[in-house]
Amino acid sequence: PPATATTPATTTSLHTRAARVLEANWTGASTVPSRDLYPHQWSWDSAFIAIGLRHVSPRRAQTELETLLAAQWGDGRVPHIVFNPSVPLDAYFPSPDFWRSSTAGRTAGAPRTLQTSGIVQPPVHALAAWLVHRADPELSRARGFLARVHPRLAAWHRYLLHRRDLGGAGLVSVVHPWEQGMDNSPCWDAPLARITPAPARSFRRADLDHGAAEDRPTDLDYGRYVRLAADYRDAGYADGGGEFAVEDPAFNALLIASEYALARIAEELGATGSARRARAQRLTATLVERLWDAEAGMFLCRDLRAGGTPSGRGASGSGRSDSGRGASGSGAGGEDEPRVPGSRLLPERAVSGLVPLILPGLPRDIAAALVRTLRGPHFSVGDRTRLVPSYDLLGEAFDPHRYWRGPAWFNTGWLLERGLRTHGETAAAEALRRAVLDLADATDFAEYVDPYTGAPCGATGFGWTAALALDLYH
Ligand code: 9YW
Repeated sequence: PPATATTPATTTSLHTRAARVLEANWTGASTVPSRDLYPHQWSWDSAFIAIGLRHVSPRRAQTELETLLAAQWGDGRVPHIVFNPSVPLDAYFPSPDFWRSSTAGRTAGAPRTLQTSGIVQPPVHALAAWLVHRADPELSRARGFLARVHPRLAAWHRYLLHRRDLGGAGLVSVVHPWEQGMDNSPCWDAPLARITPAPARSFRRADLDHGAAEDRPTDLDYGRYVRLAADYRDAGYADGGGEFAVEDPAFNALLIASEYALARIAEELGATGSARRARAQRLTATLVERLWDAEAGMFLCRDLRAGGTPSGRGASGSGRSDSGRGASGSGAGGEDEPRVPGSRLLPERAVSGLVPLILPGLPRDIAAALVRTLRGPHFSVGDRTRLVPSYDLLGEAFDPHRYWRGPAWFNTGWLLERGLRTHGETAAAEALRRAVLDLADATDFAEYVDPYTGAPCGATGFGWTAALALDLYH
């Protein structure tokens, strides 16, 4: 097997070094993913960071989530970035003057004073809030932590289940690759190919000041990201009519995992969690019906715009925003064919299609097939790779260094460790736990690594890498 990175000889414990990264990235109210590359607050990063931070300071972990949720929009969406006003505008692109949340997002209820983006990221937050509570229930109760975050988390899930059920079957759609969190995954190549890119001279990327171009998305990708985001903004961040709409397995699995967590949070607050738990179970069944591909042995993404874009609200797949189908679960039976004409499963095998392993209610045969796929030639975990590659090792688009087109990331490693444990695969979970710890340690908490060699890529001192290593250390 190819060589893997080795742990440096050092006397300082992993706990101490990971805690130092989180300290260095702490801004006073939240934690940046990376001081240079990502100098603001990112939504799903904050959830993962809180999960690790709870072992260092439960108080700070609570604040991390509270700060993010304070930027929630009136319609319930939690923005993918909350901008730090003291960071210069040119430090990150797209900056607040691109998103113009407080004006363009007014109808959707964007905050008046805080500047945010207008898209979202995977809903890991209720799961994080529950884990943070568990780290120090006394402090949590004394501060009324769960009582304060619960209504916001419930509104967040309501937004996703009502406004983002663009396929009409109960699952949530992402309307931009950045929403799913795996920006340049080959899953997006086909749906993005239909998008006319914004001209390269119309924007200036800031990421290339800090990251190697060959480790990052291409300029053409960026042109399309910018076009999609600008169109969404120009539509007042209203949902339903955009040219990109995909049902993604990881995004939906994280929502379901967070629904279970919300049920526990409600119970801790003296209410009942049974309706939520039942919905999580129903959504799990819908996920299987809509996105499982038996031949691939994993979940795939469903492209809702393969047959074109609805011309406006009221066209297929849109205009359902207030019907409550998803929230009531009445549409979650998947009883018919997909309701959006021309929707299709995308054939790319990406790590996102393995993430549903975190769901406890997955049918046994499906969980077993996912474990086989994880070990099989496309991901080769425990054989040719230690941490899970972000994309099919045998896929044509595979690139061991380019961001989400092959490298292994620590957040997906953490999720799959949890998934393996949930389904009784203790030895495989333990091996993945060791891989996360060893590679995080050996790479100075890299953003992502070459899946074969473990060589660091992207930034070091990365927030969720340090946090999730801390979590698995404990
Ligand atoms: C960007 C902050 C974010 C992550 C995403 C990751 C990357 C931002 O960084 O996107 O500008 O490309 O893809 O998952 O939240 O760490």
